[in-house]
Amino acid sequence: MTKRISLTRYLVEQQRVDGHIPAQLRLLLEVVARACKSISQAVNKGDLGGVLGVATTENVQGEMQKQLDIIANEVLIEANEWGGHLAAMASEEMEGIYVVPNRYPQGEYLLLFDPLDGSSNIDVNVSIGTIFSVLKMPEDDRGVDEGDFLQPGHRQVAAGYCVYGPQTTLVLTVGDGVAMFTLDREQGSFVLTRENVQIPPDTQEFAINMSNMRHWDEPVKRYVDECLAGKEGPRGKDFNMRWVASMVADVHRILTRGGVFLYPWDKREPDKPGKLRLMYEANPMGWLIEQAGGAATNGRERILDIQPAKLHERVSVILGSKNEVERATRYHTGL
Ligand code: AHM
Ligand code: MG
Repeated sequence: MTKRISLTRYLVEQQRVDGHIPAQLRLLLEVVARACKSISQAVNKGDLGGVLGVATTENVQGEMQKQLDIIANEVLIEANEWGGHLAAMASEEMEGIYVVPNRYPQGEYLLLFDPLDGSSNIDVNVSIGTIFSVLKMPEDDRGVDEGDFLQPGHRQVAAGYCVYGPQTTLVLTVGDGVAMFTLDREQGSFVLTRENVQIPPDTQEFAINMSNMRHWDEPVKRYVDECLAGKEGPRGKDFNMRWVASMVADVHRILTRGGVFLYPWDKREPDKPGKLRLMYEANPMGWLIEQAGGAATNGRERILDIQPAKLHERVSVILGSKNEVERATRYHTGL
């Protein structure tokens, strides 16, 4: 019989054998995984659970919330607030930070999440997911506040996502490569199904929302035009295109078989640096991609080196197969 390694065992071994993660971080990651299991159940029930459709509220981004956005946010908060491993949480769905109530012990970690990424796909039964990022409280800090969260992505101590698709898969890095765990519904546990995930440096597949083409900046137009020109063009090869409109699903495909994903700044809202959020979308995904041998930039600099100025900061994103990301970035910087 082949040996099955559960997420719990993987984390214990990371802690014990490799000394990569302290016990509190292991506990935190197990709790996040448990919350993802609950969200996965709610997602699977769909109409039977009465969880589809829009809520009556808007989030801090000015977007109408879906019922599942709110449910997923609550599940993550309730699961994580009492364990003693966290000081505070921040979410796409909440304007300010959520400080662990003082009836519970406070830990040294900060958790950020997009509870339900790909909201436009919820009601149409297409893959969606949860993205998370873990930071440590700065040393000698007396009380937690929003400023403590404003750390560049290279300071993350763990990051991952859970994709709710044909399978529910949790993808994780603690800085030692990328591992994937598939949810075994009968056993109720995540089982290690891929380790040391590597993205091929070259690809013939790109992901971008083409309907925004007329709003793009020149370097993005040039990059995509050259892909579209195929064999006869300057790239000398044909490209395929995929766009799920759930970042988790697009990134999962790239981690599985390579590709490049772009959500660039565009002229629709010129004052915003991009659509996606730095702290709980681009940073965790950027780190996973780098840990798998890929690259992630905002067109000019490495995503993980950006110093955030605010919690809900937006950013341009180019990530995936290294040589393609470097090419698209070169088109921006002219280097
Ligand atoms: P969300 O967090 O509100 O779901 O928005 C983020 C999503 C990403 O998952 C996806 O890549 C992008 O928005 C799709 O945007 P668009 O609908 O403009 O193609
Ligand atoms: Mg999102």
